Amino acid sequence: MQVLVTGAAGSIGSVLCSGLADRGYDVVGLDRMVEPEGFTGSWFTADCGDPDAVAAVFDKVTGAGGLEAVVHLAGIPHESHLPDALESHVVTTAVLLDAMVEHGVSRIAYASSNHAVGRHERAALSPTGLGVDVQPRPDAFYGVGKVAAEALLHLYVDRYGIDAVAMRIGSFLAQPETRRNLSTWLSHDDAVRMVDACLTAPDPGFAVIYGISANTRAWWDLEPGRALGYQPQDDAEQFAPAIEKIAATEADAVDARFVGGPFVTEKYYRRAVERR
Ligand code: 15L
Repeated sequence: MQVLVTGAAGSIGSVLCSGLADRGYDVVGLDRMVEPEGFTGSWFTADCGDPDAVAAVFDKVTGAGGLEAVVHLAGIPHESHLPDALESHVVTTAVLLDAMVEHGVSRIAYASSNHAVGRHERAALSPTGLGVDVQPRPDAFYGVGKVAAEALLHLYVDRYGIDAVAMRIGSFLAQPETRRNLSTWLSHDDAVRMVDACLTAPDPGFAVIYGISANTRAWWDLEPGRALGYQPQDDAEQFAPAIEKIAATEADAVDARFVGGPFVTEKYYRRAVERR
């Protein structure tokens, strides 16, 4: 299957491109950065927010043998002012969706984030963790952008009958680094498993899943992912003894209250739109 990966030079993108290639995907990388050394597959350097540049990429890729899916990872991976968050998460998604519809590409796996629901309190979680049907409750403008991008995906599924899976990713890391990560970790190998499932699940329509490993202390419900075929194999628990040896900090206390962790704190409060 030929798949276009946006944000292919980023931390998640580089792991996914090689992991998907190992699984037999024909990977096309798209990023604002130039092709990284050692990349296997075709590469396009372009901005996902530029509809002409994206249309040109789709013209070439779909003309050269058919593109079946998009994995959209590109975007600012942290908090920013609202216009930047909207451009980065919503406009890029819209540009890709328009190109998909115009070129007959019918599936997208989107890197949403746990911060779409980060303001939910841990104390209110059910034993299975936060479900995918709870109200969106972003913890910062980053999460607002992700909620809006998810809504846009749903609109395109309803209008055009494409398939779109929003992966609310937790903490994508080689290994957990904090107490919160014992609940939120997504291992590199599980990230590849998850995206593979999103690309191959029969008729997902619009679906939201949580992108974490099979963590014993998970805060989010893994069932929607499992229903789609994502079977995570890793568990952060093996790192717990080492992490718990480190003295707890004030940050751990904040992390323990809201599922979004530090994004809820005043450190992240800022005007939505800067004054001129
Ligand atoms: C995310 O979605 C962010 O991109 C990343 O920077 C981390 O904050 C991560 O979530 C997390 O919650 O650990």
